[in-house]
Amino acid sequence: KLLCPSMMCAKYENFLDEIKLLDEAGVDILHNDVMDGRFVPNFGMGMQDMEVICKNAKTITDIHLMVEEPERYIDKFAKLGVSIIYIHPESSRQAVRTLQNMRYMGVHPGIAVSPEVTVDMLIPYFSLVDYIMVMTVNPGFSGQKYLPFIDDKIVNLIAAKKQNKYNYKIMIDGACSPDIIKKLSSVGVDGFILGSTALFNKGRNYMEIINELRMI
Ligand code: S6P
Ligand code: MG
Repeated sequence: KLLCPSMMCAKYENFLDEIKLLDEAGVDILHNDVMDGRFVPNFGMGMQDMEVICKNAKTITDIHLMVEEPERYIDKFAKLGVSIIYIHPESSRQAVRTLQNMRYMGVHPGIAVSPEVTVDMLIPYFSLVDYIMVMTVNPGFSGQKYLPFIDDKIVNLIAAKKQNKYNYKIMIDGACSPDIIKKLSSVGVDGFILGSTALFNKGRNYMEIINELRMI
C-alpha cells in the first residue's frame, strides 16, 4: 500500500526535520494540500512551501489542488518537479484539457473526489488519470470525522476499475485510521493519506508508525 503523509499536518516550526524524518521512515508520497480560500473555506500550502519540499525531500510529492480554476497553476507546480497533481473536476472549466496538459508536462494526472461527487460523474476521466483520490471528509481541513457513506462509492469505483481494466490507483484522503487502512486495503484500495488520525502529533516516531501500518 502507498502511505502518504499530509504535509499540512507536519510541525511547521521544524519543517526540514519533518521532511527528513518522513524520508527516513520510508513513506511513499508526500501529500500537499494547496487551498485558495475560495474553493474551500481555508488556506493551505502554497508555491513557497512546495519549493522547500521539492528541493529537500527525497520522497516524491503530490499536490491536491483545492482551488478555483486549477488550470492556471499546473505549469508552475509541474516545473517544481511534483509527480502527481490532483484537481477536483468541478473546480475547472475544462477538467479534461487540464488533465491532458498534466500528462504533457510530465506529471501524473489525478482527480480528487469530493463527498458529493458520484462515480458516474467521474466516467469522462477514467481513461485519462493515473490516480483517483476519494475524499472521506469534506475538503478543506484536517482532523474531521470519517464519512461512512463514502464506503459505497469506494466499492463502486473499485468495481468500475476491475470491469473496465483501468490502471488508475485508488487513494483515500481523510481521517484514515489503522482500522480503515486495514479494511480498505484488503478490498483493493491502493493508497492512503495519513494526517492527524494515523500519523502526526502522536508523540511517537514516524518510522515506528509507518512500519506498523505496513504490517496491517
Ligand atoms: C483535507 C485534506 C487532507 C487532510 C487530511 C488530514 O482537505 O485534503 O489531505 O490534510 O485528511 O488527515 P486527517 O487524518 O487529519 O483527516
Ligand atoms: Mg488532501
